[in-house]
Order: sequence, then structure tokens, then C-alpha cells
Amino acid sequence: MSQNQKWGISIPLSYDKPTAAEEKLNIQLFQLLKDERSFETKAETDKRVKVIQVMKELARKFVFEASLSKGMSESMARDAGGCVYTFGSYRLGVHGPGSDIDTLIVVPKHISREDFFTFMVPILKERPELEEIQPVSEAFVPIIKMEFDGISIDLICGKVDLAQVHSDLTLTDTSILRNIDDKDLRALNGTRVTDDILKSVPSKSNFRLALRFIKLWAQKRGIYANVFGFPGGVAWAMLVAKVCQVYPNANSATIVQKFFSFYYNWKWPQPVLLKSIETNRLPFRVWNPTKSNQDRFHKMPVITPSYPSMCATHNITESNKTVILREFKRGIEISNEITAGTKTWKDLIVKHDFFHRYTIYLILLATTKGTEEEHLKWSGCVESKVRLLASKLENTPSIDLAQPHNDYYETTYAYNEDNDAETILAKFGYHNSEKDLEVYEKIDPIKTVLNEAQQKNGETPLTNEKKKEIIENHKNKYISSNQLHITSMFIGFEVQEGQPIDVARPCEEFMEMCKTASDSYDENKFGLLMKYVKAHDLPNFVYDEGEPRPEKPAKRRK
Ligand code: 3AT
Ligand code: MN
Ligand code: MN
Repeated sequence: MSQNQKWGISIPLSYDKPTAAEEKLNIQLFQLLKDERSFETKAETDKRVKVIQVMKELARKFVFEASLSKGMSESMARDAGGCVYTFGSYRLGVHGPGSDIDTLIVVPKHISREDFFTFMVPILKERPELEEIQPVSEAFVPIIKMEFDGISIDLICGKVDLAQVHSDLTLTDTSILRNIDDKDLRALNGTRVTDDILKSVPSKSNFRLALRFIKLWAQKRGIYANVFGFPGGVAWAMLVAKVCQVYPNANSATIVQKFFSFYYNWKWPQPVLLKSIETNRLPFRVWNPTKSNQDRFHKMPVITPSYPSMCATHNITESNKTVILREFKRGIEISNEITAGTKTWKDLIVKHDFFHRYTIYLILLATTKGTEEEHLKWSGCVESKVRLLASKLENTPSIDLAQPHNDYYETTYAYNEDNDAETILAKFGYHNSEKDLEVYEKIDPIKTVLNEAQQKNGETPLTNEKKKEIIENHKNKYISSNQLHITSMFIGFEVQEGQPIDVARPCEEFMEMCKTASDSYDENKFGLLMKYVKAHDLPNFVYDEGEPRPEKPAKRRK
């Protein structure tokens, strides 16, 4: 690469090519990612390609049928087209064996969002590969979630102002956004942003390998999850892309090492930009901290490259910023040791210490006496508000820091009497009362049941029919019992020594927020419990097998 070539808007910090030592670290990085099963097999890759091919056919069928229903002739309906694009980790080329395929169908202007559900859902249901389907029409970006031929698919639909959508249509040009609404914009921009990120880096393969590692690191360290107020997949991708731009000749190992110091020293809240923000006559709102009060308060802004630029990290709270910076610092220290040869990449991805770090935790239990589907909606609603509670808490005088854990835990009980449900809920969440709960019957999650069946089956993968049968049987087994679903989420606190903490008010507000946000709230079914738990009393399920539990501190004598 020439000395003067510039990527993005910053002048490179170094044009250095990898040294022999850096080459060696790069090989070790690649090996670690292989050991951690970051890559899928050739057969799995081929299967994804095949599934996308099927989605393309089905998308055309959907547009065809919907067009016919509007009185078009067969030939016009066929010419209406319909196209499939991907976004997310698959499009970026950093997906793992368990990743979904984020898929977008682009449709011509006479097709509506309602048509997507009316026509596409039955078309999918006709297919033998379909294992599970969950249409979510009320989401801001309406989505069909499904398991298809063993792969999870998130399917969304976006409309453009064209009579026909042909397979050569690219979404690159901003003019494609003419005359569409906010929902279609959101749908189309997933793909546009992903493509622009890939275009913004000097070497896609160096970017991908570095991003795979950073994503793995962020997950292991508990700082990956947009809903809980941490950067999500798109934000981490942009953060890595920026480092690629300023070290255009560096290999992935060097990019990872530079990453930590680059962002530890970054002058937050200065925004991270991959290119200058595009202005346009189109009516969409673009991120602008000088004009918008909201934008001005973003703590670690990372801005999407495609018009209309948005902040992908608006969810980050002050506490989470502190936690993220702490991790960057740790990253610098371990990176230095990796260079010195006293540590390896593996040391960077040691599991987080969230359940050891704090002395006091708030456990949030979203509970449903009812079906799994009902619980999924309710717990999802609560989950999407946890970061708002955390931000209320961090603003409480005696609390220095409130960190939401970036994961949740599911438990389901079968019960007979209402009394039993109440007892379970009263005792649940404390290590102390875990023994008392053993008398109640737990229902294994479908995943566990399928995994066990797969293990019994050895190498041969279970057929779709077999899986369906197992799922059916499992459901039938508990059909006559009542079910109590519990999702546990956690917030850890740093409190000021000797100060009483009173979180009643923020918790009440949080409760109200969740009730109002849920469109089908029913107080007989749904519940939200908040309990304080001391570190030594945290439930066992938050620890891995063999992981030591925090000890109860010895009583201090007066
Ligand atoms: P995986 O490899 O799938 O785990 P990913 O980066 O593809 O990583 P997701 O599939 O969760 O992650 O998300 C892909 C994109 O979909 C990212 C974001 O633009 C969009 N997205 C994800 N979750 C939501 C959501 N709840 N609402 C709106 N958009 C979302
Ligand atoms: Mn994905
Ligand atoms: Mn997805």
C-alpha cells in the first residue's frame, strides 16, 4: 500500500508491515479461533448457501402471489421480482457455527408489510425444512424468526420505490431510500451498513480475523450486547474497522493489540467515524450532537457509515463505559505480555468475573404462569428495559456503578397448585434456598432435550422429522401441568462504603415502564420480582461447573 493512501477520514498512524514476531502471533491467533470453534465446516457453509438459494426462490414466490392478489396479470406479477440480501455476521463473513442468517427481502412498491406476513408465512410453512417459525409483526422492524433446515434465520422485509425489483439491484446508492418510511429504512440499512463497513477497510481478511477475536473477547468478558447497554455486533465491527484504517498494513494480531490502546486513549465522547457523515436532501434524521440533545449525551458514540448515519452505541450507560474502559486497560496489559511471550491469546479471553466482582446484586425475575410464547414476549419486554433501570440506579446517590450482566438465565417449573408457584417465586434466586426448591419439577429446555437426543444418536444428525417428534413429545409430556417460566437477569453494584442504598423508587418506575410497554400485560400471568442478593448467596446456575463460588465474608466483630 502506498505511503499516502488514506482509508476513511484519519491519517494512518503507521504503514508498517508485520514483523516476523507479529506473523507468528497472527498464526497463534488463527489457531486459537479454530480451537474456540469460531469457524464452521465447509459442509455447514455450503448448507447456508443452499438455504439462501431457497429463500431467494421463496421471496420471488411471495412477491408473485402478493402481486396476483392485487389484480396484476401473471406476467406482470412475475416481473415484479423480489430480491434477497443478507446482513449481520454472515454478510460480514465472521459468523460461527451457531450464528443465524440475517436475511432481507426487498420488495417493489406495491407490496406491503402486511403482505409479508400474509403471504410469506404460509409459503414457509409449506416447506418440509421448516422446523419452527415465530412471526413478530408488532416489532419496529417486523420480523419472521425461524429454524429452517437446522439454521436460525431472521427474515425481514423492506420496500423500495420501484415497480420491479431485479436481481441486479444494489442498495449502495442512497437514492434507493427515496419515498420510503422509517421502518423500510431500518430494514434496508442493515445491509447497507454492513457493505459500507466492509468497503471501508484496507484488507477484508485481516479485518475479519481481528473482528472474530474481538467479538469472542467481548462475549467472554461480558461486554457484548446492545440490549444491556454494551456495543453489539455492528458496533464492534465498526470499532475494529477503524483500527484497520489507521494501521492499513497491519495483520490481525497487531490490529487486535492496537485496538485496546486505541480506544482506551480515545477522547470519548468524540465519535468514531469510518467516513465523513453524508448529508442528503432526503428527510431522514442524521446523528448530529450539535443539533440534538439526545445525540450530545451519547457516551461512546460509534457512527454508522451509510446515510443516514446513526449512533450504534446510544445505549451505553456511564457505568458500562467504565466497565468497557476497564476491559480495554486489561487488554493493553495482557497484550503487552503476549508480545513479551509471558502470556498467550487465551489469557485475553478468560471468562468475566461479573459474579465475583461485586458484593451486592439485584436479581430481576421476569415470570410467566402460562405458555412459553407468552413468556418470550414478556421477558423480552423486561430485558429490553434493564439497561434503563441500570441507568436510573447509577444515578442514585449512594451507588457508584451499576452494571447489568449481558446474559440471562431461563428456568421452567411444572406445578400443580397456585401455592407452589408462589413458594417457588419466593425462594428462587438465592443459593440458600436452592435445596428447598429441589422438590419441584423442572422442565428441561427444548435445546437440552434435543442435545441429549443428538448425543444418543452419535455422529448421525437427527432428521427433521425426528426432531419434530422429540419436540412434540416433550410438549405433550407437560401438557396437563401448569408452567412457571422464570428469566433471571442481574445488575451488580458498586456502592459507597457505609451508605444505605435505597432503590425502591427506580425499581417502581422500572416496573411501571415494563407494564406499560407490554401490550398484553396481565397481572395474573406476568410478574416482575426484584431481589437483593449478596455475592455468596447468588444461585448456582450463574457459575460454570467447577467454578469456585464467592465465600461468605467472615463476620466482623464490633
Ligand atoms: P451472530 O453471529 O448472529 O450472533 P450478528 O452480529 O449477526 O451475530 P444478530 O444476528 O443478533 O447479530 O444481529 C444482526 C443485526 O440485526 C444487527 C442489527 O442491525 C440487527 N438487530 C439485531 N437485533 C435487533 C433488534 N432487537 N432490533 C432491531 N435490529 C436488530
Ligand atoms: Mn446474525
Ligand atoms: Mn439475527
